[in-house]
Amino acid sequence: MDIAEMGEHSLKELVMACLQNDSKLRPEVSKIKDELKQHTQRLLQQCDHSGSNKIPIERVERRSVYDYKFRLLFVGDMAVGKSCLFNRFRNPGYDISRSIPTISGESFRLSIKYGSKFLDLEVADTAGQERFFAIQAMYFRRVHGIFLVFDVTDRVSFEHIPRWLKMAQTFCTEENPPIILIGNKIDQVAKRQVSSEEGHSIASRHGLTFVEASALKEESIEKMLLRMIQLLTNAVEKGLITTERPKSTGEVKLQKPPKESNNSYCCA
Ligand SMILES: Nc1nc2c(ncn2[C@@H]2O[C@H](COP(=O)(O)OP(=O)(O)OP(=O)(O)O)[C@@H](O)[C@H]2O)c(=O)[nH]1
Ligand SMILES: [Mg+2]
Repeated sequence: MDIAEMGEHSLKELVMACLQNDSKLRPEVSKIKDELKQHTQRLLQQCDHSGSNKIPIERVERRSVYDYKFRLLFVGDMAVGKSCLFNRFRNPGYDISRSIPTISGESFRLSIKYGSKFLDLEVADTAGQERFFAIQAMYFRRVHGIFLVFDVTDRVSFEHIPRWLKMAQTFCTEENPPIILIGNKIDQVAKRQVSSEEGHSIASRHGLTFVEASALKEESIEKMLLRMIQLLTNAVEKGLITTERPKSTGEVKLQKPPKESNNSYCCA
């Protein structure tokens, strides 16, 4: 393929760098891998959600038959509100003043009807304290989607975002898990230390979806859930991630779209 055919493709610069004659000017493998991962995240975000916004989403009774199973994970610094968001997912009436620091992870399952599809979600909460970092790594195993939470009233938690992304990159065993960056506690307007613009900016730099939230507000929880489901179902349908069928039918590797279709990965 002629390089000119790439037009304004966002990977053009990377390809050009790889073609340099001088090996010192060629990027390292780790940098190429990082850029490709960020590019895939961008493709995930760029899917057109205008149609999927109209697809109804409904919590239903637990069921053993479903179309897709997804494992979701909450990560982020301590006290950013992961457990409050997690518990509000589980029980919309959860009182957030009851939350105590998490010591060991917890998970629950949720059945969702999304349009005509049934989804089985396994949602896991983790401990944000640094002393638990050694066990944090194992939580990323087999995870399909990540809520990376920071606290808009705590600048340090915002500055640690790259660290969490690095951890996800290192320890995720599934390919291309969509990551939603959550700026939590937006109800604390007077204490805010991270602006909306800064949240959007870091999210777009890393190719993440950004959602501002408050564990006190039900609409935040529903928005996070809807956005994650949109990203996951789109990604599965475009062959960017794989998922599982119920155990009885075995694991299914979904087909990648045919190579000749240039636009087959969403609307990039
Ligand atoms: N005002 C406000 N307070 C919140 C919100 N979310 C969480 N909190 C409070 O923030 C504190 C920490 O919340 P947790 O959910 O326990 O934090 P965490 O991220 O799970 O912390 P670790 O388990 O230690 O990693 C608690 O006192 C919560 O009540 C929010 O959206 N708004
Ligand atoms: Mg917690």
